Amino acid sequence: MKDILSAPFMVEMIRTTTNMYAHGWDERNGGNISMLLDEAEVKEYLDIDTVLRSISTGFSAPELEGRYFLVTGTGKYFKNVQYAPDVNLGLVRLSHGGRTAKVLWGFSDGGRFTSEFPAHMMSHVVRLRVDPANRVIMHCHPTNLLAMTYVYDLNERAFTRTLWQMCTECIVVFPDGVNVLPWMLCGTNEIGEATAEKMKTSRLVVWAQHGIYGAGKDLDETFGLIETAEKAAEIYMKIAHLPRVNTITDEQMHLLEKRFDVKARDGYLD
Ligand code: 2HA
Ligand code: ZN
Repeated sequence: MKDILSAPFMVEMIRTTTNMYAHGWDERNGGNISMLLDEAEVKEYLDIDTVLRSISTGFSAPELEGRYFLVTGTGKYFKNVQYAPDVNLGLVRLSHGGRTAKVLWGFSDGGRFTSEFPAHMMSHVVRLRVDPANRVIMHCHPTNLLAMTYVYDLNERAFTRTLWQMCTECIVVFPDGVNVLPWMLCGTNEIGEATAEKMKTSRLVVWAQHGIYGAGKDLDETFGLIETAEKAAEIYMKIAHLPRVNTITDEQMHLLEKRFDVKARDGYLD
């Protein structure tokens, strides 16, 4: 059996949580990540028949029966993952139609997965239907996106268009735009269901006055997606109080669509 700390999925998870902390997106215990793993890759590092303990999830997700996830722990700090991965992360397999998570590795101080586990698992279900290659759901508290939700209209078309206008690459990186949820109580099945519903039409879901969810095929792509939206929000927050002399026009957006072979969300460009 190979050392799980040397597994590419583990190395990437440690690098990503460390990097996100360094970006200031995951203060204290802020943020959480879940990454779907193939049984074949897990088997290289763990005896999958050895279950350390079972945890009830409080929701059902039959589509994820038997699937494996590497996930961050509740109350754990991203900044500490690199120093104690086995305490701050866990590897689980879902059973009983998603109602139980069997811990195969990690959460070694008796901890459990993130309080946002429902939002993560429900979002995985939805994104896998849209794109079978989806593997990652990522949540964090990027400063400027969060700031923007205090001063900007939460209308999804308006929010998206403004982000697209802030950097040329935005429409290429997230042509589906961003969806936005109003403030809701976090850590509940309700916000999980609402997030998953929003994930049907976009890989980015802003939680007003809280943070953002991103989905993607790997950690790099998902990080890059959030990074690009956050960069756009940063530029918006720098210019919002100044007169706008120039912008990226809808005509120019259409040129970007053609050049990069992407299709902007229906009805979002004039
Ligand atoms: O606990 O970010 O939304 C970490 C969070 C909750
Ligand atoms: Zn949060």
